[in-house]
Amino acid sequence: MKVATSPIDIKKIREQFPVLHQQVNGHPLVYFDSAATSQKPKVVIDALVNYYSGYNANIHRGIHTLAEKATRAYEQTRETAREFINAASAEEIIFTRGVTEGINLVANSYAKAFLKTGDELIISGLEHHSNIVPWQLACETTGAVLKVIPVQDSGELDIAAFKKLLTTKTKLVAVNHASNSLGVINPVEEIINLAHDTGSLVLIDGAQAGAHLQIDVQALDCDFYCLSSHKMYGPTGAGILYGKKFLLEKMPPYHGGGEMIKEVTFEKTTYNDLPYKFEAGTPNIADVVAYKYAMDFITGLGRENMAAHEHELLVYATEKISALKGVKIYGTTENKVSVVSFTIDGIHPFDIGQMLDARGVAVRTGHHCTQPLMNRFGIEGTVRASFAVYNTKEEIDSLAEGLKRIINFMSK
Ligand code: C6P
Repeated sequence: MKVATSPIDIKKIREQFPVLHQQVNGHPLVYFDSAATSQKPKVVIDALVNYYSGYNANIHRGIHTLAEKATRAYEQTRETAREFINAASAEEIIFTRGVTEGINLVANSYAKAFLKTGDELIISGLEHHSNIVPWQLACETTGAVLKVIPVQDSGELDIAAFKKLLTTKTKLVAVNHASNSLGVINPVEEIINLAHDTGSLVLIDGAQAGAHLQIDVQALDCDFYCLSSHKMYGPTGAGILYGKKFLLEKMPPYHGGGEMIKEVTFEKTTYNDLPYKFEAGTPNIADVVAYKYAMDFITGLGRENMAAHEHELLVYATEKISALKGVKIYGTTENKVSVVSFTIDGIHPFDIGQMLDARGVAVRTGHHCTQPLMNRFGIEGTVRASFAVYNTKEEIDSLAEGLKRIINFMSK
């Protein structure tokens, strides 16, 4: 692997994350679970405090000063999100609770309106349960059929097999930009082009891309793209669904309630314009407001700089971990976000996770909400170390040292 050196000042970055400066079980915290949720910089935490202590009010409803200030801040995040993914218009940005809700929105609204018996949906063997179950539910209600792109031993998708699955019956392809379990980055441009050639729409699950990869929805030409704020240094409970305007306009609402209507009578309701048609009820105002600061944090550091630093960590960790006795790494392709997923012969991933935690090292263990992928590799789960911009090589040394001790201890 080639290693690019990043101009990132790691000390200054770490100073911005209060949670990192603590001892866990008597050791300095080493947080390697950012793929589950990243830690939050002080600007994001301050934005939440400022909202609640300065201008908490409901949005789009009141004409008083606080309501207008809250509405402006909420809509400012929409504009920041539009710029962040280069959407053509802010009307194409729907606020959600995160990727799970974004996918469910499309699966419900699009499926109800457009799928019929015999239509086909394609997902991949690398998907998170959030990009599997909503489509299974959609197939149950519509009679559509779910097909799956196989995964190769390297963790890469089998694109030749994908080409064979694609037919004029295919109505939608839903794949992740990067795999949460293996870190593998999928060739989404190629997948989108191939799918469009047969007339299918494409949804990209960007949960693991938002903090790591450049996203340009117009250049990609994807039809839908989902993000979760909490994996991008932002608060939990917020995210966005991008959809092409003409598609969102055609799709029926997902939830009914306040704000998503133009006029309600007992006989008939007419719906609000985009994006409000899909934002029923009082939304998660505070977390959406603070999400802007998370995106600004990423843009401020520069995604290329962050990616270069994280790639350095990935290469270093891969070398260190694969040198240990009995280790098998899953996801061996070079084109990865900063995730190292592995098993160690004869030691259960949960035991490894617990013993690492006793040394202050936080990793995720188990199936990572990708049970079909674990079945593909014939394993119950892995240990997953996932890195973010605030991590260091010294922390990787702590992880490697911890693993070495666990291996020695368990082999006695
Ligand atoms: N993956 C992980 O530890 P939500 O929970 O809605 O923000 O995101 C769901 C989701 C969807 N797709 C992918 C690729 C994901 O990684 C996730 C969340 C976390 O890997 C928690 S299970």
